[in-house]
Amino acid sequence: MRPAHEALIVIDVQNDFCPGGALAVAGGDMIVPGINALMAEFGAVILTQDWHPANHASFAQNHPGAAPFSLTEMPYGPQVLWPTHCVIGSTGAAFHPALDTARADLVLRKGFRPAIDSYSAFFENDHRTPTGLHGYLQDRGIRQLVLSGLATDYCVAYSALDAARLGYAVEVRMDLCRAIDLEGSLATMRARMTDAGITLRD
Ligand code: VGL
Ligand code: ZN
Repeated sequence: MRPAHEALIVIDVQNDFCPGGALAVAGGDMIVPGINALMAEFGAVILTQDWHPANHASFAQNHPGAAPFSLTEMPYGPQVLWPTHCVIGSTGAAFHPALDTARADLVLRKGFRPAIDSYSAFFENDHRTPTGLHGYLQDRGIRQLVLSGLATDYCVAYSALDAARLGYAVEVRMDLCRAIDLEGSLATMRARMTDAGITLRD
């Protein structure tokens, strides 16, 4: 068992990010057994869930003429327009059925505000609006984080970068993550995480 100041954060292991899902990540389902096993080592386990209303601004279908995976400019900065995914209450938004969700202390939903996306588990994409996770972890005395889940180069990486910026010691279990890899995003985010002092465990 690891010390009480360490937590495992499992990012967005949901049907829509697994093969057959609306925004499928190659091999997304393959990480589930390893994550379930890793949960047993931790006294604190947090799951995040991407959770969007149907009119969400990150969906290409809500921007007439825009193609999925194209880039747009939002008031808070550049934003990839995604295929419609993880719609509130849908099967696609549910956790992968094999994920051991019973083990979670907290399920944190993010991306529920129509006008703003939230890749990170800590801040929405304006990098200012908090999700409340930092306060929760501070209240529990947690200072060290291990991250796993989907997708490496979006929600995992942005969560890891925010966590490092907030002063947590961060390790990303790259072997328990899978990437979307859009136009070199995996290499870009690997470099940004390394530069931020995050340990990448392959
Ligand atoms: C994610 C794109 C859009 C993720 C969520 O979980 O990495 N990526 N929404
Ligand atoms: Zn999303």
